[in-house]
Amino acid sequence: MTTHWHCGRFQLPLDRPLVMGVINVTPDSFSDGGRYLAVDRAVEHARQLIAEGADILDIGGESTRPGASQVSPAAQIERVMPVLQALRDVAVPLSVDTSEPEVMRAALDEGVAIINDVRALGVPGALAQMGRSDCGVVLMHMQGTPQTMQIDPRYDDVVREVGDFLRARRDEAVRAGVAPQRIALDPGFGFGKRSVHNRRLLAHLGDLQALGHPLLVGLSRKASLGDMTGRPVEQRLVASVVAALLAIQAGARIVRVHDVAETRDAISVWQAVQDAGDDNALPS
Ligand code: HH2
Repeated sequence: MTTHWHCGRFQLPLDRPLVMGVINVTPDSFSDGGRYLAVDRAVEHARQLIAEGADILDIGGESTRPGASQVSPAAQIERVMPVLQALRDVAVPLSVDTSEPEVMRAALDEGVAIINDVRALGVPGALAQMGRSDCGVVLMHMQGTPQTMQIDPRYDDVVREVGDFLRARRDEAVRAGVAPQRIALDPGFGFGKRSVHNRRLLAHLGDLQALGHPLLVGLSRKASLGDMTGRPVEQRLVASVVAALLAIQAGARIVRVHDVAETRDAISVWQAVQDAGDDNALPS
């Protein structure tokens, strides 16, 4: 694996976990729908997440929660672009969560560093769009579509099948001209997976490291944490932080989270203990 994730003008170091803060400019996201739909609220929230220690901001104009309906490229652009424009001056790389080539192009023209695609460049034109650019790319696994994915997801071996899918999409992306060091991979927790599939994937996350790309994990506030704790979405903070840390412990290099400050604290403790285990890193 490379030591850095190449994301346009940014080279993100992979020797320490990176925190990607979520900004949903949507009326219907599962945990914060409607809260940041107004541009000024979204921008204020983005600046707060940076102050709390976000390494990357991921901005999305389409909810992909189970059952969500698709949002047209024009509507996504209308939601996301004013936020990107207002955040031109920030020092952290911006990511846009989209599958639509038109939105990708508009976002790249505005200077974003990363395209995060839950459909792994499966929409016609997306591969070519990425092949022509130099940004970082997140390829995520999903079984089915957001409209249908939680109806009856099935796997013989979820870890192998997710790994095979990610390898195939990685190969396609490279063939389309995306340099390997630009690619991060994501098993897609909650996307066409039952709770048992999500748990198995987290338990075996290390197996996916063999693909040779940084792993990005998004478990924040998700339903499988509700299944494990019995808690509704607004009470999943502790479970989310623990899940992020478990993912990091298992090899994830980037965690996509809503609660940046709390995740940062957990990582600081983890990192301090890691460093103490490395005899050369600390004075005795
Ligand atoms: N999860 C969500 C959205 N985008 N992208 C990646 N790479 N990995 C994920 O796990 C992931 C993602 C869903 O979370 P959220 O954005 O909070 O909700 P919604 O899709 O309802 O807006």
